[in-house]
Amino acid sequence: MQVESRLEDLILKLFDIEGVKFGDFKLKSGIQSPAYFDLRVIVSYPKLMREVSQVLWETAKNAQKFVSICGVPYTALPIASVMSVDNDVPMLIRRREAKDYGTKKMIEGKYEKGDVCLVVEDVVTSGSSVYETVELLNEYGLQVKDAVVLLEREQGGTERLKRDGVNLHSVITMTQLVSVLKKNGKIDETMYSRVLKFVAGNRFDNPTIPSVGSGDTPAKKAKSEMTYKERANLCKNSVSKQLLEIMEQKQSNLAVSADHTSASDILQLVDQVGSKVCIVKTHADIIDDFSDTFVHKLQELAKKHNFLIFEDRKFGDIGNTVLHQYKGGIHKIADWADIVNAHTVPGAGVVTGLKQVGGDKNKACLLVAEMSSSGSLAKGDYTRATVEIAKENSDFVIGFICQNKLMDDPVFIHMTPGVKLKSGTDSLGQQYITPKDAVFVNKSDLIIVGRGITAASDPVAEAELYRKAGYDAYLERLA
Ligand code: 5BU
Repeated sequence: MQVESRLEDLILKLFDIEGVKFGDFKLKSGIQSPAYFDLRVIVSYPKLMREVSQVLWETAKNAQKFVSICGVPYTALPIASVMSVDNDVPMLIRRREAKDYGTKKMIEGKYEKGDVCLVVEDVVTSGSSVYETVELLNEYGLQVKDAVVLLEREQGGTERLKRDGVNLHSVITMTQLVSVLKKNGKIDETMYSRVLKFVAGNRFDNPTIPSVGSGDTPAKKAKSEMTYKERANLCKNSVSKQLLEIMEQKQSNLAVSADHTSASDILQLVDQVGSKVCIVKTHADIIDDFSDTFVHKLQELAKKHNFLIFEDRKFGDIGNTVLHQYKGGIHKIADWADIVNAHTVPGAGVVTGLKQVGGDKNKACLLVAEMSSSGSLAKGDYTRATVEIAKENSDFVIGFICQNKLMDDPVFIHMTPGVKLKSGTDSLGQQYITPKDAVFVNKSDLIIVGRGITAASDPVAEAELYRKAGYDAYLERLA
């Protein structure tokens, strides 16, 4: 069969199995689209799967020499497997679930440092999914020069990947797809024009498209290699803006977790190390003599040393209950804490409840997306769903408590607890990584240090060591 008629035949088959649909669909990026391409169904059609794998393999001949292939999970995973087996080329598997630190490799298979790997994907819109896989492969020492994709939606993905040093080779473009379907009477003229108009008006390199978070964010430099200051300029939430500005000004991405149980001990520590930190984190409910006076003095110190106050309350109940826990009780957290955090176990309602109190007061919230403790259940789908809740509430949610960077959008701040100058564990399940691992390797923005400072014989000198280690790791990442 001629190349063109072969592609036409393939497009029609994909339409028949509903791998491509027309109507009104919300894309992963949040944008409403008249066309939706979903190849997950292909696992039910082995012959078609082989055909798709073959055309992708032929397209891969335009790529530079590679020694292995890696499918972007999940849809492209079985496709890459067929390509691998049929062509006797080794495959690597990229895990999707968040790293359970120290136990799981994110890339499975055999490889050598410097190996060139070809990335395989079913559909590319902004290019962010391909890029996430590229970034991970890079972290493991692999090189990616090319990626192959079945459908290029022509919304800027090729250009974005090119900027990141990856050449994208596509089998079908969106224009080709709708032209074939129109020609064969599968869609009418109106739908054909609607799709083309949508594609032209929704390019991810078009700065008029609203921000939607994740790597799909168009008008912003999507990579975290932006400086804190540059990121501050993009923030709409006043707390994240102020925090990033403080981080830049004070050259500190250190949050001290002031976990003493007496108010005076906390205030003494905070006055000693306040100049070295961007955040003081509290646990109001472990303070034996918590009082309004304590709060007042802490706020005075925040002004004196220019830091923000983060109450690590980890709200985790239904919206109505957390609303009261945040606003009232003896702690009246919303009156004094710039930042609070929440578990997402209850679902998005926990954020809605908190936002009703904190939204008007210009406060902000972090979501606990991953924990430092051994055996934490906050991983995989839970972490991913947490990221989605954050994206949907980006006016109030400014980032995550996590162990790894979870999204590219530069306005979201990643904060990592379980940090010590030497990695290790405590006797109750806490797991420590070093400032460099947190900021440079895992690409977090900020380190949260408790006992590393509070239990030191000289907390001031120790805080300076952490400040420097954290900030140096950030500078190294920028470089
Ligand atoms: P440490 O002394 O550095 O281990 O204290 C860490 C602080 O961070 C402590 O207040 C914890 O409650 C907090 N924390 C944590 O350690 N791990 C997590 O995943 C989360 C919070 Br969320």
